[in-house]
Parts: sequence; structure tokens; C-alpha cells
Amino acid sequence: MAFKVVLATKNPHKVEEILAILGDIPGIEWLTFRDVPFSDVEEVGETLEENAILKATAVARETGLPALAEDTGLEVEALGGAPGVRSARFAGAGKDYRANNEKLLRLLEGVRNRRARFRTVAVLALPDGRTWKAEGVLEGEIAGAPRGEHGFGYDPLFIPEGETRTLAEMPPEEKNEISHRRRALEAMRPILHELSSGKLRL
Ligand code: ITT
Repeated sequence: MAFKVVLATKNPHKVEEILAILGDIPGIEWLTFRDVPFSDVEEVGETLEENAILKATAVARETGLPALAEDTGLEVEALGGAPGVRSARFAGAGKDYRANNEKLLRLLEGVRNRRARFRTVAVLALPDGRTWKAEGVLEGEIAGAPRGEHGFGYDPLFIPEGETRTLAEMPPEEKNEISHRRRALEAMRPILHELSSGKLRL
């Protein structure tokens, strides 16, 4: 019998990437917002970690199933780490990727230091409140103009270290090989194996 784990996100791009990275773990059946209804969680935390814990624990409690959440932020050095935990609502409420990218480019006009990093904090929560956490970082820089059609969010503006292409110019498999999300989720793999093999008592 497979262990059911809920992906505690309503972002379909994230669902696709998470399943491409962790979908192969034997004995785990991943459920998404399309399979089990859960309420929106207000991301009122001051850090990525706080928000990832809020999302994972709320969904685990509501569904009665283990839940995996992640919170991701783009941290731009010349902007003191902004937009960071506010990456989704950088240009205002709602999740308009284009408006966010335009605001970022405007703030960086004439700025030579383009260094930035994506940081993902992933959290697995059990319905009883136990949590496990892992983090992944991808270093890079902000391009002068958006390029590429793949991915989502800030991908058209982010050039990973050692690359010339933006993340949005890479096919999904290539982004998923190197991404902040992959690094955070790979670090969760051992605990997910414990769960699926029954070693972790629910
Ligand atoms: P959930 O909270 O439901 O998981 P969300 O879209 O609100 O979905 P976040 O709170 O983590 O996700 O917001 C992070 C924002 O950062 C997101 O809206 C994107 O604009 C951006 N982002 C996250 N991951 C990204 C990635 O891999 N590439 C580019 N931009 C990304």
C-alpha cells in the first residue's frame, strides 16, 4: 500500500517540478490540490522557513495526511536580499509574474552588481505536528532583459552561475537538474524513504 503525501501548494508550476524531482520514490502516492481540497494558507511569516512550516502544518492538519510544502524566494544582493520572502507579491498583491519582473529590472537599472540567488526551504509535516526541513540554493545573476519561454516566475531573468542562458531558456529537465528546488527536495529524500518504508511511525 502506498503512503499518501499531499503537495501543499496551489502553484501548478511547482507541482510539476516537484513531481518531476520526487515522483519516482517507490511507495509514495503524491496528492495535489486537484485530488484533495485544502484551504489557502496566509503566508504571514517573516522568513521562507516560517512560511513553509505554516503551509505544511496547516495542510497536514486539515487533510490528516503528511504534507510537503516549500517556500521560495529570489534574493538580490544589490537590493539587500529583496524581494526574498515577498517574491510572490513584489509588485503588489496577486501573482503577476510579468509585473514582478518589470519591477525588478527597474530597480536594477544602471546597477552593476547583478548577483542573486534563489533559495527554497522545503518542509515535511505530519498531522501530529512533527516537521522536517531542508534548504536549497542556486547562485546566479539577474539578466538585463527577460529571455526564454520555459519555467515561471523570475526564470526569464535568472542566469545560473556558470551558464549563459536564463532558467527560462533551459528545457524543464535541465532546470530541474540544478535548481534550488531540486537541492532542497533531494535533501528531503531520506525522510520520505523512511516514511514510505514504514520506519517512520505516523
Ligand atoms: P505556494 O505558496 O502555493 O506554494 P506561490 O507561488 O505563492 O505558491 P511562493 O510563496 O514560494 O509560491 O512564492 C514565490 C514566488 O517566487 C513565486 O510566485 C514566483 O514568482 C517565484 N518563484 C518561486 N520559485 C521559482 C522558480 O523556480 N523560478 C522562478 N521564480 C520562482
